[in-house]
Amino acid sequence: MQPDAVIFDLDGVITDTAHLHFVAWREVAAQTGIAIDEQFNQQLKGISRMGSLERILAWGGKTGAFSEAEKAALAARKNALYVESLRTLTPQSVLPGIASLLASLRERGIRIGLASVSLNAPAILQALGLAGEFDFCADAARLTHSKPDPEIFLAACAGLGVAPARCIGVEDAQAGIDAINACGMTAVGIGEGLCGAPLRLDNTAQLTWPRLHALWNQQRHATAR
Ligand code: B16
Ligand code: MG
Repeated sequence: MQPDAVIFDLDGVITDTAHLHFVAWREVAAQTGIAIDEQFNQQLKGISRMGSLERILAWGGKTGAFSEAEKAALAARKNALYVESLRTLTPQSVLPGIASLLASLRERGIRIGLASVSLNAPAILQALGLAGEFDFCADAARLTHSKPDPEIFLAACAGLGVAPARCIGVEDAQAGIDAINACGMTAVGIGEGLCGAPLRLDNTAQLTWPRLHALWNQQRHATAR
């Protein structure tokens, strides 16, 4: 028994762009008189660009201090800095274990999808040399609801032509795990402090096909009982 598809988050699962997001947000936040640190940045994992800006403004006690046009300008400034920093990405930036897992899934005919809320996901996959490895990438620009809403994972399942109940989703953010669970997929969490995933691993080096296969069979067995 095997899943029909595995759907991956990007930042924190395929590559680690969290630090690049942080450096860009730190600069823009500082320009508005708000200081953020790496610990605060944890709260921005898997959160959309405008959602991240709102959290930063709330953290600095500046909710409502900027007009919609000013907020759009701040987000655009952050994105320009972030896109510039993406030049540092190479195929060596793919997290450990991911390339061999993608090859194992491909060998077994398991479909591979992407569910990232980043509008920069296509450029990132290109820089990592992985653009051809995904059967379907959900388009973040078409989203009306960000994670933890299941919309992006449902869009990925629809694009792959698979039923959510026949898929595994891999995420490093709590909002992402909640989104996976909300659409009836089987969740795998990467990193500390995540709840609600039947399998949680410390890092992607542990994310192997034998582990996913064992999880799948264990879940089917549990539902059959
Ligand atoms: P962008 P994921 C998310 O990627 C990041 O975790 C989050 O920090 C970022 O704000 C969001 O993408 C939007 O990114 O500004 O490039 O559109 O984890 O969903 O792959
Ligand atoms: Mg992520």
